[in-house]
Formats: sequence, structure tokens, C-alpha cells
Amino acid sequence: MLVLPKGVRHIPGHLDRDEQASLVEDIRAVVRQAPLYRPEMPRSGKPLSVRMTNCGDLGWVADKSGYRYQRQHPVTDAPWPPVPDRLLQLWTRLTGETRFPQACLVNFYDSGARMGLHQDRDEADFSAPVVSISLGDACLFRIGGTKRDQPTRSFRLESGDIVILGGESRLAFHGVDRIYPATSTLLRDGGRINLTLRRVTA
Ligand code: MD3
Ligand code: FE
Repeated sequence: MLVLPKGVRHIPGHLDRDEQASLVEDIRAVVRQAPLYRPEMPRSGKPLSVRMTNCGDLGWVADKSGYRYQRQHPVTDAPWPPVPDRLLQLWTRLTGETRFPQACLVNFYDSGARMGLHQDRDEADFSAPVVSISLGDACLFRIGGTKRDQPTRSFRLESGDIVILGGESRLAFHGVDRIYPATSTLLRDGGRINLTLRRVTA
């Protein structure tokens, strides 16, 4: 049997077009202060196909020396810009958490980018959920269990969809198998943006 881990909430079309466009403007402002860069695989230094940046107190980075959260942009060394208010409000409304997210990872996928199956476990606190927001072109998202060899399920994430990963699903293996080019007109030059809001420290 193939069952999604408990605690996954997929909310298709949660954000209307105007909200999506406002979020894109917020993210453009973040990217002007903290440019997208291309992370690298630890050890090999092989570049990832996804480009990234962050906002918030802590940002997730990947380079030859490993995966970690840090306060500065790895290229400019500047502190990350703050998480836009609109995203903080969304987090509070969706999670009911009293604490704000410490990190907002911004992933940008061009039409050929993908993200291999992985767990998110660089955080010291898994008690809060992760909130994921999809903007732009659709993707094929895959999620399995908390062990790599468990069966997986795939579904499309469209622009405006939200996924909330709480409970058991917080440590589920997941990835992005492909982007469906030109399936959204939200981003003038195409591609997909994914935002993940997280608590990091205990
Ligand atoms: C399941 N991002 O940034 S979002 C990531 O679409 C990441 O860019 C993907 O995986 C993306 O780490 C997937 C959905 C998602 C986000 C975080 C999760 C699923 C998750 C954390 C735990 C389990
Ligand atoms: Fe992840």
C-alpha cells in the first residue's frame, strides 16, 4: 500500500492570482538585496540545478563544506533581508504557531531544474511544520515515508498551491522530479519559485 505520511496538507489554489503576484513582487525585492546563487553539493562541489537565496534571520546554504543555516549570504556576506510581512501573516494564519519562522528559503527552478529525493533535517527543531508555497510553472512533486526505500507518491504542485508538512511528514523524503514549462503566466520569463518557511533552532 502506498500512503502519504500523516501530517501532509496540500491546499490546491490557496492563493489567488493577486496574492501570487504580490508575493512575486516581495520576492523580487528580496532577490535584489540577496541575489540568487547556485549552491553546490558537499564534497563533490557539483552545482545544484536549483538556484537559491533566503530571507529571515537564518538562511539554508549548501557548498563544498556542507549543508547548514547561517546568517549571511554566501556570496555577498550580507545579512539576509527580513521575511516579508505578507509571508509572516500567511505562516501565522496557516500554522497557528505563536513563533515566527526563522528562515525562508527561496528556490528558483528553470525548466530543466530538479531536486533529488532528500529529507530536511538540518534544523534543530522539527516541532513546527514547514510551509511551502509554489509560484509560477507547475512541477511534479514526490513524497514518500521517513525511510528512503519506502514507496513514494507523486502529484503536481501548481502556482498558488500550499503544502504544510507537519507531524510525521516533517521528516518525509521528498523531491521535485520535473518542471512543466510554460504552464503559468505568473513569471514573465517562466520557471518556478518555491518558498519554504521554517523554524530552525529549538
Ligand atoms: C516535505 N523544496 O526546499 S517544497 C526544500 O518544491 C524542498 O522547492 C521543494 O524540498 C521545492 O527543501 C519541495 C515541499 C516540501 C518542503 C519541505 C518539506 C516538502 C517537504 C519538508 C519535509 C517534508
Ligand atoms: Fe526539502
